[in-house]
Amino acid sequence: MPDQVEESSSPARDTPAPLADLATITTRPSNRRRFLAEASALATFLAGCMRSKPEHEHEHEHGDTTSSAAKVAEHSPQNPDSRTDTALRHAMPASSSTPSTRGGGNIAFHRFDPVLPPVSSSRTTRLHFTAREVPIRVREDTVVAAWTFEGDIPGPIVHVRQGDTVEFTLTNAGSIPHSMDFHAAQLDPKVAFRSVLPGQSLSFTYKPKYSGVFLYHCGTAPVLMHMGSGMFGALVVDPLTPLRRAKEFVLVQNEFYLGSPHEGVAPFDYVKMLATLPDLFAFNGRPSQYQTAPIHVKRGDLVRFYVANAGPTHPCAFHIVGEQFDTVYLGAPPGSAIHGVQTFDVAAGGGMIFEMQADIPGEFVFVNHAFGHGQKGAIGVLVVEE
Ligand SMILES: [Cu+2]
Repeated sequence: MPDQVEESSSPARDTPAPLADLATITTRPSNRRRFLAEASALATFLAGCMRSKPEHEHEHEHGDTTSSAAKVAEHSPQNPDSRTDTALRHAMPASSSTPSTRGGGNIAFHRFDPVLPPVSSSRTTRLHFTAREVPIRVREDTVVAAWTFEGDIPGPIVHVRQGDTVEFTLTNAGSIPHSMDFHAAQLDPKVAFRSVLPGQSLSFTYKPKYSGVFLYHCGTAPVLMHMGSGMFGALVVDPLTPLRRAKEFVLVQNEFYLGSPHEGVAPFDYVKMLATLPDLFAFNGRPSQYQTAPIHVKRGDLVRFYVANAGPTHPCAFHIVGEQFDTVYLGAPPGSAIHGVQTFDVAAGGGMIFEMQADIPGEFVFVNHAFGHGQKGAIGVLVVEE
């Protein structure tokens, strides 16, 4: 059956497109050039908007996101293009503060569990994610106005096999448009990854062609703002012949660009995202959380880290102090393996698999060895118990 897309609100324009047609569209160079040109123009346009407005006007926009979304719906009921629909037709807020992210002073901190969940025995995985704008405590002293999948940064870790069927539905419970872009999928982004208006849903189906660890993220324009505000996660695809048994962990690196807190909640700041000098970094959404509460394995374990980098901008020079990676899979495992590696960069928007044999007991710091970034929170501890 060909991969397909459905939207709950406008069935008339959602005739499923054959996969062959979608592949033709996505690989045509002229389309790619046009997309890049449009994206560049969009970024320039938005940067100009943000910089030309005094701060009090941004404050006004924050409180008006619901009505702005309503205006999008009014002028674009079919919402045809996730990369040009939202931002060009209403003023995008320069911060992530929305009505539902306010008043987060009592939100509790929780450690994000890095353990890879088991793969399902079914060859079909049904995912129904809800896009939510919520306050999240990312450090004891920091609550952020997050845009999320399923209410957390990152979104849920998904684990499937190469060639499985992924049936995905996104429901938007937020106040502005959101969308979903799976790097494990090969689909026409203008169809499958387009924006979903508040209160609406969109479904699509795909089969991951390659094994590996893949990012997923909101692709609504400007993507920088939506990814930078927390809308990302990781999907692990096992090869058909499973890799060796190991203790498996998923680490998703991201950057935090924060504005001044209001009522205890710090919004993500779009102008700071454009300047690309982050306040904080994290593995799995909380700076330094695995220093405070390390990851534990036993001597003799094979340890496998699936490292995905949500950026939105900087790479992750992944390294473990006092250890070496026996194997790094640059692409789809079990191919693309290199051996005896000290450090390897995971690009923003990329994912790689790192393996080490835990044959020495001790406390091993895993870190983004670009130390200005490790120091800001992309750091943790792996404890190898005797
Ligand atoms: Cu979004």
